[in-house]
Amino acid sequence: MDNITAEIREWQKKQNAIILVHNYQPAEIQEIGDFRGDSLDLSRKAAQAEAEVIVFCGVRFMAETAKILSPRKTVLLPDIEAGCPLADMVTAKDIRERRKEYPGATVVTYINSSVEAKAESDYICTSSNALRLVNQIPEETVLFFPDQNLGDFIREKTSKKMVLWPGYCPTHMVFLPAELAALKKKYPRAILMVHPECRREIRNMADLVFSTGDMVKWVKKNNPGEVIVGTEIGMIHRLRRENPNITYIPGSDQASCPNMKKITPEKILRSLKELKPIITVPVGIAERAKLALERMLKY
Ligand code: CIZ
Repeated sequence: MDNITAEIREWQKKQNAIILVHNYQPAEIQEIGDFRGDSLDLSRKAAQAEAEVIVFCGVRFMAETAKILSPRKTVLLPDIEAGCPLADMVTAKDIRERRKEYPGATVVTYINSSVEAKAESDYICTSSNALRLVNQIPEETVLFFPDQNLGDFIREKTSKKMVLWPGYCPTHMVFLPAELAALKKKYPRAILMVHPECRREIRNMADLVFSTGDMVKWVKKNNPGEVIVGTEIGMIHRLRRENPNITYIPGSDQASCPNMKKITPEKILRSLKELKPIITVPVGIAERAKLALERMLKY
């Protein structure tokens, strides 16, 4: 164990803290964490954790979700500037206005969204449970926010009428058909696995379209020789950590989320020592967002 990790462990004990790490975090942060996972796994962990303090190594909407589900715990985000451009692409007002245009429709909002947007929603989903959740909704029309590509992926597989919002994740827009075609040619036996936040033309080239959590499960179960990974680059460490004998090929060297990379061991240590930056969510908004999040946790 290096010096900074040892110091982090010492402060974790002093503060009764748990460290939750998203699958897209850099390798060194994944190694410091107590738990790694996608936002659905980590939301569940946050809700069940006995620790008094949660250090969330991810981006702001994830730490806010942990705070809403565990309001009595102290939730820390080691870099308060770690945001999500996709989450900023829809506001609460946008959702209210669209609802007026489609009376009787249900609002499903991706977890990559602000607390205010969540509070305006009937359900929150993640990429792991979005299709399952949409399929069981009684209403025929679903207003889906903010990721148009995940929404389009669901639309291809459901009989519901999906009304999409034009948001997107910049990191998942960097995959190029020509680059992936060249990789497929170079590694003809490799499985091309991409995230549903990728554009349809990229998803159409893929063998499998999975959330990060489902990528981990599929690789563990099927043990393919080679995988081309079409999601944020941190995912390769998560996959390799659990299945080291497989060859992982990045679908693009550009697929690095600058916000995910803001978390460093030094910032985690400072957070633990100072118990900040602390995540707060206004009580009334948190209660409304919690209803939509608790519906998500059932799927
Ligand atoms: O749900 C998450 O954690 C995200 C942002 C992606 C995924 O598929 O895990």
